[in-house]
Amino acid sequence: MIWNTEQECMSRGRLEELQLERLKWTVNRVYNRVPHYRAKFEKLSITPEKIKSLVDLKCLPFTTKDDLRGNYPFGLFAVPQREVVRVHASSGTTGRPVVVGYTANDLNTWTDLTARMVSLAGVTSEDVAQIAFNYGLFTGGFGLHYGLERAGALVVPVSGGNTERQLMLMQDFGTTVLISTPSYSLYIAEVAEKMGIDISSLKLKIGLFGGEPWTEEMRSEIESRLHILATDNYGLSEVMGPGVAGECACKCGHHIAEDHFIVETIDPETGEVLEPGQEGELVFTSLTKEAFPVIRFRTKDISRVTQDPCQCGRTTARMRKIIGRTDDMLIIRGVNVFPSQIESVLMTIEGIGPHYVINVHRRNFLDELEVVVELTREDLLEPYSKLEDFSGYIRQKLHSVLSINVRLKIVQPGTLERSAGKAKRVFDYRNQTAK
Ligand code: DLL
Repeated sequence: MIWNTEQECMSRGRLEELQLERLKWTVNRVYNRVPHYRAKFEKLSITPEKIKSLVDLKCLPFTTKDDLRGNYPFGLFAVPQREVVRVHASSGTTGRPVVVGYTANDLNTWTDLTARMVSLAGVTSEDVAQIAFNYGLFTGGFGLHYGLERAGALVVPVSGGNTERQLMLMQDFGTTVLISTPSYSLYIAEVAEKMGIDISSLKLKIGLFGGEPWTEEMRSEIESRLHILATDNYGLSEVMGPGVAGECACKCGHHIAEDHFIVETIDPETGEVLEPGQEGELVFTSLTKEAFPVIRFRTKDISRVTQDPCQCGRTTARMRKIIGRTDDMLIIRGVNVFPSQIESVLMTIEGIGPHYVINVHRRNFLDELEVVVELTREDLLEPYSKLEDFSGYIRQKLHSVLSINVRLKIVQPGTLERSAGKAKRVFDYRNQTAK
């Protein structure tokens, strides 16, 4: 079901008119209300009047996570604090978090956009939606919660963790939609299997997954183990949270809420704006946000955007699945390696599970990539010679895609840590290991 046909099926001409009107409004607000933006604009001799067409967006300065951190906690708010009714903060284990604020109108828009996004995936008022995202400063829980309610679903706000209980509620409440990170959904499947629950007997039919990168291979694994349609949705706190973009049932790219955000794709090295269809870093400008507008926010997420028509009839541009983050890309002895490339290989190998860890060390001045994988069955550990062959096979498969040699560590089933939220899979020790 299309949540709002008028907004989601606009002609490009009408959409661009609307975007320009809203961009002017936003630029005026940040210039007049946020000293940080005003100083940056003045440095480049830009005044709001310079924005005459959408092409002029290019003249505006980028905003980075450092800009946001530098104004911690409320320095970039464009409204007095009394008008802010909620804050969230971005994830991140180091340093100060980025704090984002919402006015009552912002919350209303956010709710509408997440309702739009869940409708894209096929959720309706007939559904029972179990939210296994954490509620708190993370935008996942609350963001999806209000959107699902507005879409009319029966919401089960169970939050993350306590997997056995999640499964009990799924059985007892007849949950039809699971909302979590993709990695947590696989852990739920694993626990169900251990508890002897026949997953195909559950009423689950749709997964709304997001918050972390995952590959098509991972999607196939989730779909076959949970017997669902696994859809991906994308968002980030700095821009709003979930609801920025989401897949429809065609699973051919995430529809971007272009009436509220302008997306650009740039070359992460030079900052040059790329043509539609070219792969690069996504940059977002908010068009309607009151409390925390962002101008050309550099996400570090790599994707490509297309305006080709979608079978579903919506006219909004679509972004491909995120392939990684510029800061996740590992450079191993000069070779660029994305964790998603490793995941794609591992997921096609029978006998190892979907949980893995990537460790990077530097030994004798040389970078070393270690991949830790988990066997799906204990009996695969024996005999040793068979295990050696298996290990050689995995290494060779990885080499054929990455063009570098990888150290492989095979561990017993259930050894690697499972997470109820975003999985942390890459550990780069190069700054800590002796040269
Ligand atoms: O993760 C918002 C969100 C919550 C989106 C729930 C979808 C569902 P942050 O904690 O600020 O916000 O993290 C944002 O997570 O820049 C991406 O690197 C990554 N990310 C989010 N969704 C996806 C996705 C939320 N579907 C950061 N695929 C972003 C790949 C994703 N990466």
